[in-house]
Amino acid sequence: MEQTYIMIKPDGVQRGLVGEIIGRFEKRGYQLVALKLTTPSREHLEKHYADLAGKGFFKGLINYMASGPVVAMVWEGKDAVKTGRTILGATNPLASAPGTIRGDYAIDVGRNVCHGSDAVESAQKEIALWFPEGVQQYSKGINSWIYE
Ligand code: RTP
Repeated sequence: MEQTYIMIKPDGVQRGLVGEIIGRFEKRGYQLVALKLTTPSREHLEKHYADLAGKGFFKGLINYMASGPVVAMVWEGKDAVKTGRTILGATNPLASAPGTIRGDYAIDVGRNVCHGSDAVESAQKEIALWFPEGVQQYSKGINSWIYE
């Protein structure tokens, strides 16, 4: 089963959207295998966003992400990376479809409420960065009412 790293950014936490965002993944059928509320250090965020270090918005992005607690999560299930991004919506909320998290709750790209891994390989790296202690396993396995 595929795993993806999903994060509720400081704006999403401060706006009280934690339950709403978790609920969308749960109701879709994905399984929560790791969760923590944490205020990340700038060094940690610079590692997470290393690919964007050359971008003009990098400093503002790090300031925003270090401004308060985030909810770091790992969700597991079929095609979790791609479907996770679909649930979040497009990076720029103005381009996000209604019914997606960003399409329902955000306007500005610099306050887009959530993050989701963009590929299986980056998901693995992000999960290792945010959860070096590892993730949970469920003893009962896959739910036959979710998967054929
Ligand atoms: P994310 O990692 O948050 O899911 O976003 P993404 O892959 O869809 O987008 P990426 O290009 O990796 O950008 C990461 C985050 O940087 C902020 N951003 N600001 N001001 C700007 O022009 C700008 N562009 C990107 C967003 O918060 C974006 O989610």
